[in-house]
Amino acid sequence: MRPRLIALAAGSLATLVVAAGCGGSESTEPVATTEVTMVKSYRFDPKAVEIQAGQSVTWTNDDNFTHTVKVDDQEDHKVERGESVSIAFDTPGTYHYVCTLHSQDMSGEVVVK
Ligand SMILES: [Cu+2]
Repeated sequence: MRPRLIALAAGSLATLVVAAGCGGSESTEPVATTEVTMVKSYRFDPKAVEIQAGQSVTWTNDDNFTHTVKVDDQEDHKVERGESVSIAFDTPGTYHYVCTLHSQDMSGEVVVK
């Protein structure tokens, strides 16, 4: 098992990402949680989450396949079966994330208050 990957978004980078914007029209209301699970069959659950600035979101892979988490223009994080990745969000805004391996099916939003 590889060690868990912890990515801390630098303040300046997060600001840049917010400036880039994201005009997605998600129909799902964000859920107030810091935990997202990659459940079976290529899905993020919940897709959209809402957190407070300074908190981290942890994505855990409970699916039978490798997935990734890539937030906007930040680096891609590979998440093997049973592993997880935590990413800190220091700047308020709406961030879009995808699994770059299955971007058609797997995407979501992190709303930072
Ligand atoms: Cu995936």
